[in-house]
Amino acid sequence: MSLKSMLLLILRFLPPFITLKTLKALHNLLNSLLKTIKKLLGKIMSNQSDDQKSDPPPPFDPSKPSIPISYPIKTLEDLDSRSYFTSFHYPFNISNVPLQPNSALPQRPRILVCHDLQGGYVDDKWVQGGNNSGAYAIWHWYLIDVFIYFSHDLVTLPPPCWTNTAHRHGVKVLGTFITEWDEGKAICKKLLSTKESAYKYAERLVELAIALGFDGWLLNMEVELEVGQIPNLKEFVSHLTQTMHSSLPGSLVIWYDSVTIDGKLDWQNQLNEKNKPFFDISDGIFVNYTWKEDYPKLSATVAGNRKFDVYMGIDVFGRGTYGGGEWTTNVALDVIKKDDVSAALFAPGWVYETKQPPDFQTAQNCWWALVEKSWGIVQNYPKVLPFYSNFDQGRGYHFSIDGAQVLSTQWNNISLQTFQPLLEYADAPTTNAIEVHVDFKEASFIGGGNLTFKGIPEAKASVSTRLFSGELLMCDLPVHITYSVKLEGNSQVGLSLEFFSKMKGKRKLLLASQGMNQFSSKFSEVIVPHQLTKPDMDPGWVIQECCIALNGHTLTEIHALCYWQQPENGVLISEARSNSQDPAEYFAILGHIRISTFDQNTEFPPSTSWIVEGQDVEWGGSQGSKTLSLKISWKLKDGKNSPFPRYNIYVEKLTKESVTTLARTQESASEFIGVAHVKVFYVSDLVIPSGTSSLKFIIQMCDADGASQKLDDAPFFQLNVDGQ
Ligand SMILES: *[C@@H]1O[C@H](CO)[C@@H](O)[C@H](O)[C@H]1NC(C)=O
Ligand SMILES: *[C@@H]1O[C@H](CO)[C@@H](O)[C@H](O)[C@H]1NC(C)=O
Ligand SMILES: *[C@@H]1O[C@H](CO)[C@@H](O)[C@H](O)[C@H]1NC(C)=O
Ligand SMILES: *[C@@H]1O[C@H](CO)[C@@H](O)[C@H](O)[C@H]1NC(C)=O
Ligand SMILES: CC(=O)N[C@H]1CO[C@H](CO)[C@@H](O)[C@@H]1O
Ligand SMILES: CC(=O)N[C@H]1CO[C@H](CO)[C@@H](O)[C@@H]1O
Repeated sequence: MSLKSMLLLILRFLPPFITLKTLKALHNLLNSLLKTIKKLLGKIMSNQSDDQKSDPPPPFDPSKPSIPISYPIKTLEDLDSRSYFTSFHYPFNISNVPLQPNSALPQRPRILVCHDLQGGYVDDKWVQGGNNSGAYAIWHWYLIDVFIYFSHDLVTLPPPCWTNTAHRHGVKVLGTFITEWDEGKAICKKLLSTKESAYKYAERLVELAIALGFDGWLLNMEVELEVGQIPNLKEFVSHLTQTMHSSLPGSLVIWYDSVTIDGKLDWQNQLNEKNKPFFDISDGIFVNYTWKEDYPKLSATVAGNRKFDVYMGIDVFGRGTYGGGEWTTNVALDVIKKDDVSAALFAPGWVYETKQPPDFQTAQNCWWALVEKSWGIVQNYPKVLPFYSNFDQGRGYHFSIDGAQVLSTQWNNISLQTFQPLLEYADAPTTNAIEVHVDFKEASFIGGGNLTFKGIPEAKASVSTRLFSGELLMCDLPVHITYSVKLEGNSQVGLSLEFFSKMKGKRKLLLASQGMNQFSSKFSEVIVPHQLTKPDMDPGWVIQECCIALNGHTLTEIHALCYWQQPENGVLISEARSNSQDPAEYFAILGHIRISTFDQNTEFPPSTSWIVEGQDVEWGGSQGSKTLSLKISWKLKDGKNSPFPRYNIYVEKLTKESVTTLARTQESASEFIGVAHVKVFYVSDLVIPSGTSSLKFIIQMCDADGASQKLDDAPFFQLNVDGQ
């Protein structure tokens, strides 16, 4: 039967009134039919070595070298044996961005976000990043206090990329321990058989959180239990909570509203006497999301002085959730906020999974705008120095280092997110005629993103856009503020900085290099930065730098000020006309912002103070096209901890000539291969052109303020190709 006749057949049986739902269901049905047909066809068509094809891929062996991935622990036995720590992947999995110390949760209502996307471990499982610029990401960290990585596996370990970026923004990260269905019941039988057993598994969980660098656990015991098991369950919860706290001050164990104190699997949708005993021995409760309007208030009363530890669930997919979730998630948020308890947003990846129009970037911004409108900002930054943002969302179409593009393929590594700007997105049409967005379609200064300002401003007025909302207390050292811009025509962009001091009140500074006279009345001071240049920068970039000393003031706001350079003596500057772009259109790009007490010249330890090693070397391919996989690790000779948060990895493919002349020829130019956040990187299936006699792997140190070491000074590891 042809597809067409099948379609006609289906259409014949359709009722006269088709709802959108039926149509969608039909669409899904047809899609899956099509997939099955394609699969079948594929099988019939492929007749090359059938026996080879039908072999299933070898089972994943975590002890063997392969592209580092992050994955959950699926059985109690694996949790018990600690086999996890001897696996090849373990060293790659560790998050290296610590939270700022003293980060107990603030005493106010908090926002917790529970990630639940396509079963977890999707594009984010590639610890060194993947190749999908359309990978899911969150960049509204300023609206989040706690982030939970969730999947339906027994022990869900957050991939380190989430921990790295969440921590950078001041957000705590929890893994999930879940027991469900009959399998979960069997697990509980063993887990809760004795007090010793309960203690042991609690300690295993603590050990994992500490080793991998995340901040605690969500406990989701979604099974029916016997009353006799409850005492050991309480031992498990309280021992986990106490041991987490003593191992990591500020860590959290959150109880999910599921099994009750009588062992029934009976979601209460509020805090009450049936689940409070678990709340009392943990750091909070995640309340199931089918609550009614008065439940937040009732729960707050039951919680007493711990009302902020009650997290009222909201299912963004809307399944029976108060207010309907989805685009009306703010309805539930408003109630929770009014009753002064905390909120738990479950599965905000809804926007991504259901492909909300017009595109993920825009839809996600609009959805989080609902959260901001209801709750306001919960994380402020800059708070500490150095502060650095290149507007990278951890995915893109290209990658740049110091103003020069080094990669032009799709990628995703959310570890690479730097501080995300607090751009304001209205959920209604805006009168602001300059559009601001993070753009990663084309080049960037550093990383894969840039902040693009474009549009036709009305009457050429200036437009101010919020970038960051900080709490940075200035000390007696002056700070250096550096930023990169690319401008077209008469477009100009300056930075407006707002400071506050109890003694002196507000102070507004403008950093602007051109045509700023028009603003002198609106600012306490207008500063003209000086321009820096860097070798190898792509044309058009300008780096601006200035130094500010405002001891005792707090930096509270950073805005971008978009304006037009005023015509001088009534004549527009000629370059506006030279551009093919409509001269009436405003266009400016901000590449990065850096605030530091140091100027540009970070001192990096010389290459001689490092040991760089290669391990697990594996050659592949055939005579003509050789490939290589290996693990490269590095450390400081003096045994000290490396202070660097990030390393760029390059390879130079050297021929005999380039080795002997020691000259860097065109062929031996360094190729960027990736970024590491730990001191180990796995190179997978690197293609080696014939004629290559040796390979030089270079590890370039990068500092927290975005500075990177000169490649010539960077440590490296050299490997001979000849004879392989
Ligand atoms: C399948 O095998 C037949 C005969 O062995 C051959 O003629 C045909 O080209 C093959 N088809 C494909 C798609 O390889
Ligand atoms: C990404 O890599 C996978 C696995 O190597 C490959 O199947 C896929 O086609 C790649 N995707 C893109 C967009 O390059
Ligand atoms: C929430 O509670 C309802 C009953 O009130 C239950 O049907 C549902 O499964 C619960 N949801 C979750 C995620 O446990
Ligand atoms: C930033 O994005 C814009 C818009 O896509 C693009 O035109 C521009 O090339 C990008 N950045 C730079 C530095 O060019
Ligand atoms: C956080 C995380 O996912 N860690 C993984 C690191 O790699 C090992 C395999 O060696 C996994 O067991 C872990 O789950
Ligand atoms: C931009 C960047 O660092 N991308 C890297 C992310 O991780 C993948 C896989 O390791 C690398 O191939 C990319 O270069």
